[in-house]
Amino acid sequence: MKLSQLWSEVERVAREEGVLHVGASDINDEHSSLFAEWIARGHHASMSYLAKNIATRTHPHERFPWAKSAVVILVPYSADRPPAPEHALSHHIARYALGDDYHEVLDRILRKLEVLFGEEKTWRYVDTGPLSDRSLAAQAGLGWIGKNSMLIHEEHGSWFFIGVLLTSFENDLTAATVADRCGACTRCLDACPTNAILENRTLDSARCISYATIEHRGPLEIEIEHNAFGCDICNEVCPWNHTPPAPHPTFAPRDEYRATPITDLLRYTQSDFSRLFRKSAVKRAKLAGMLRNVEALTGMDDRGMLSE
Ligand code: B12
Repeated sequence: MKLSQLWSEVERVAREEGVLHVGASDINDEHSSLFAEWIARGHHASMSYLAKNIATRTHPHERFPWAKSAVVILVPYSADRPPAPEHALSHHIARYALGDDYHEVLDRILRKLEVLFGEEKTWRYVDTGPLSDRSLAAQAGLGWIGKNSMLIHEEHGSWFFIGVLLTSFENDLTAATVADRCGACTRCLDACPTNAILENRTLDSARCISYATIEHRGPLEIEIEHNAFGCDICNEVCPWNHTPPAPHPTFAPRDEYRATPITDLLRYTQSDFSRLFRKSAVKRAKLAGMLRNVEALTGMDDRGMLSE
């Protein structure tokens, strides 16, 4: 079976489900050596689960012998921060986490696409899979890998998630050729306050505010600026984000985050935390991580960032 046989149906369902772009790639990652090098240099910091993926990233067919193609979807999240009172939590959470948890939303969309493949073998994953979502998306012609390491689409920028469906259908589609449009621009490199962006379009996680506020456990080792969860700085300054697409409706910023003063979190119990961040990507940082981050922010009064 070949992807072209059902591609118009894939595109139709994807459109109905609010997907911005859909494309197809082989499952081999042409840049997997970059990943192995990144791990060897320790740029994954404490994300040891990533190191376990080297073999699969290098030889995906050993783990997925039946897989002949990856169907890749881009689903936009909100590029705008909603108006909110000063010190509202919504000013301090990265945009991707202002609405519903993307893992569940994209998985629902991939399930709808999966149905089209009938009894054929497929495997869906969002974010947590052992392959590089960005590599597959770039190879599917959906954008280029920018200097900030984001997948960037010429028309739609980078405020979107990537979802992947591995299939046993042969990939007989031709991906669009996409030029690298970063050119001489260095806005992301210049803007990153912790110099986390490396020259080879990857990041040093230990220096990345997103990593520090979400994944890192224990005391913070870098300044996190105004960020309590995640960081958008290298996307905010990207000139390709000038006309972002409308977000998928489930990623509309939640009103509760606009109404909650960030300092309220300092009094939160586990059950308050679980309630506020129900079906939210913020749960990943856990209560202890969020408390640590908010405490770091409230110590920034003298720099005018936040005052109690
Ligand atoms: C670990 C991880 C992180 C880590 C490390 C990030 C990093 N840049 O490596 C941390 C916690 C810091 C992080 C932060 C964020 N993340 Co994250 N993260 C991941 C995860 C799970 C793995 C990424 C990884 O393996 N990194 C190691 C590097 C070496 O691999 P890579 O990024 O895949 O890069 C490959 C391509 O660039 C490829 N490549 C392909 N073609 C080309 C061409 C050229 C010329 C070159 C040089 C390279 C190249 O080479 C690399 C090796 O395969 C992916 C999901 C996944 N399974 O892929 C999400 C993912 C990359 N994250 C995502 C998001 C949204 C974010 C944040 C924006 C969240 C936030 N606001 O805080 C930030 C952005 C920070 C940034 N600038 O990258 C999205 C990115 C969507 C997009 N448009 O690119 C992903 C794809 C999740 C998803 N499914 O939507 N993340």
